[in-house]
Amino acid sequence: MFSKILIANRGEIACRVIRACRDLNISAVAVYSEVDAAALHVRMADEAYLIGPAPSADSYLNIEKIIDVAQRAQAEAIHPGYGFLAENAAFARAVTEAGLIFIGPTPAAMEVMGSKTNARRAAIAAGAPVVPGTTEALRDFAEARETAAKFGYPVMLKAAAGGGGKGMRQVAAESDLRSALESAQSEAASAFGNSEVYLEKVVERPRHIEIQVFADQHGNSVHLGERECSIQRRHQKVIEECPSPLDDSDLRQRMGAAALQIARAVNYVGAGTVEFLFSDVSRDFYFLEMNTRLQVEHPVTELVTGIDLVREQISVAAGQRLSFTQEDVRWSGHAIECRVYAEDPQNNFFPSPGRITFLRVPSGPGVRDDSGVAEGDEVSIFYDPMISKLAAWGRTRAEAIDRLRRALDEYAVGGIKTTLPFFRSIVRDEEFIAGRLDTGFIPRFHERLENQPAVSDEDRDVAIIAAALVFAEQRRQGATNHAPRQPGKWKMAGRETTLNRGNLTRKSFSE
Ligand code: MV4
Repeated sequence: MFSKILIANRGEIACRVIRACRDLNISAVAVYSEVDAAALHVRMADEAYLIGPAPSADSYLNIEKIIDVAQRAQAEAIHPGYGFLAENAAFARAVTEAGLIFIGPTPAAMEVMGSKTNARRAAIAAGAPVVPGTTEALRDFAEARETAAKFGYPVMLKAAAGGGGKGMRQVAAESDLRSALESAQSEAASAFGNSEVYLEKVVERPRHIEIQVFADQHGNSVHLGERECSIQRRHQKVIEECPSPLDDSDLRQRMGAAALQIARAVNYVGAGTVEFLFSDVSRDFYFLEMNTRLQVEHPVTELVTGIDLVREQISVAAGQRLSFTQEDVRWSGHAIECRVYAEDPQNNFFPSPGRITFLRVPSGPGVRDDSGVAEGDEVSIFYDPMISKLAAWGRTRAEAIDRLRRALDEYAVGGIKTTLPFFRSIVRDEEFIAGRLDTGFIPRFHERLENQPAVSDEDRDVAIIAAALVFAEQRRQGATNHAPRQPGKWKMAGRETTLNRGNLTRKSFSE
């Protein structure tokens, strides 16, 4: 096992990896940018090194600097977390060439999955179902027109180097194809430095369901079941759960088998996630892409399986065998996670940086908060404004929702705006409670909020007055309860005895 690991990340995930290091008795080395000198991950680590100015390109993305620090600190391995360099094959290769161990898959596996067209070819070769479409980039408009006609409209144009919705265009009819192709290509070129675009048939009202896989260096691979991530806003996940509310063990088994076929085809090692689109209509599922990293939403899988995914990543990277077999994996209960952001849900989720002047983190049965900030910390504009991931576990989905509602109500953050109020209304939403989740959930949720019957000014005034009366009454009762009561006779007698022991008497005292 390693004795020292460098964590090439910041925020909650750096803190999460440090916790796994503590469990394994591994020393944790943090790196930080100039604005992060007092950040929680720096305070939690055993050692910390400044790697550059605030912009990520000059600090958390600086490959040379990070490797140099790892060598100087005599770390044996580097954990990349998620984001930043986590899926950068060149970084993984540079780490290995520097004589260090990259905690993750091989650069070759990362490269295959980094190209969506390569990934689709690998999935097809592995015998897994993929969305009907091309496995090569479209050469020109003529080819796009022929292919779209062959698969049938509506179609989706996607960036080969992309993922996560950038450079993606849905095309309803041939008349829209030319402009969609041009804009997808130019968006792909500026976002990824690669203008290649390929084509898929549209899966309508899909659900996003992903499978957690794990493999060691000895040829063992297992899946840890699914996560439902259909609740997204502008291609950003908002709420994730395990299991999917579909809770279909046959589906889990079939998706798990397909995910493992794909992982084995690229000799995958470590933690990975295979994403699928699931059609509620046909109940078919299709491979979408594979993420070659630990995901933000890993805690829901940990809560339901009881397996520490970060600990397992570290032990697998050290060459150990998986600590469990497929038969050992049991799914117990239900977990739901909310990504709490420093954003204003009242103002189109506009970022809300600033100082956290007050922080009360919820706790109690079934509640887990993975946070990267503490009271007094500054949420800067330089990085992703996620401040924590709040997750609840229950024996059933209903119990998990009850606990999540309680935890969200208990959570208090002062000084900045957060997405907590948005989540407080989602966990009270009928569609959410019923588990009717597909990728159109958030737009429909916003419509439901807007279509709520308008409240008249008079009704609003009546409600405010009623609330004020209740508040005043409660406060009066509270004061009554806490008012010093007339002491009992035993207590009075006791006091008198005490006073009489000294020179003071009750009489002289009162005089
Ligand atoms: C699709 C699709 C429908 N059909 N592909 C969006 C992000 C990227 N990961 C893939 N995405 C989609 N690909 C086909 N062929 C619908 C989406 C999609 C979506 C997927 C998952 C979660 C939320 C979504 C929101 C809009 C569109």
